Amino acid sequence: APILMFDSGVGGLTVLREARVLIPDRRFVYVADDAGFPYGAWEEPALRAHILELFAGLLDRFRPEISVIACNTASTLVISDLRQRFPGHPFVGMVPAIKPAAERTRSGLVSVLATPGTVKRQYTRDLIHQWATKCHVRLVGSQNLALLAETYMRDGFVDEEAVRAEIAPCFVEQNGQRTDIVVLACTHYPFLANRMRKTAPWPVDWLDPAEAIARRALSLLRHETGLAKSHNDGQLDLAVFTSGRPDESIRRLMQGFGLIVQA
Ligand code: DGN
Repeated sequence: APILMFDSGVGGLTVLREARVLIPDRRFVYVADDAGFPYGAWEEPALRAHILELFAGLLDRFRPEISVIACNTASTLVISDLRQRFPGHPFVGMVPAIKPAAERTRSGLVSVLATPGTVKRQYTRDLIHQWATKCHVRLVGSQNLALLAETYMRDGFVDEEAVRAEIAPCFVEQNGQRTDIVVLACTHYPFLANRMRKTAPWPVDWLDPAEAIARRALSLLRHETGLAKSHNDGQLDLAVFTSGRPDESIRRLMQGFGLIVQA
């Protein structure tokens, strides 16, 4: 059975590339709900219902061993609903890496960069109350960054000034201290890491949880099956499915990853 990896677009590929390194002997099914992109713009009840319905079909069709919700906007909203609705199926979720950031900051100023959806979630607020007791966390909801990453992955073009403007609110100076960690709390953002670094007003640690999520998936697999060795039965190790039309640009992107596209 494959590992199912899910996002609203190309963002989950940042997790997939880590997972394929750590778990090279498994098949992956990557599902991009690009017809639903961007998730940051949805009303919560509608998005919750949409993802639950989608998963009923996906679990039925692919019968995955585990599913990774490689999207913070979706995870912070529906991870507990998914577990409740599909008991017995293991889900790996992604939530903003506020705990490690709070442990690591020296200046006491941390920023969390995410979609407007993730920023307004109660789940995210709860994480801050729970873990950021000794530091200050600024939540920065970006309207455009996920789309800038999509555009970059499809067309190879980055509007550097737009990236600069989107990340600017992350940088805070207070009582002689400066933000020293920016949490990348949307899986699309690591694709723009170089531009973010280049346009940042000062150097910070950019916290990308992709590898930690891949490790979590691996340990869950070991727990579930008691083995980490190959289930790869000679089939393609990766298939990609999109909910929208696999137009020329997405095909190009998938070719870049050596993947197969199916609508
Ligand atoms: N990649 C998704 C996330 O991690 O939140 C969100 C992208 C989007 O749909 N805007």
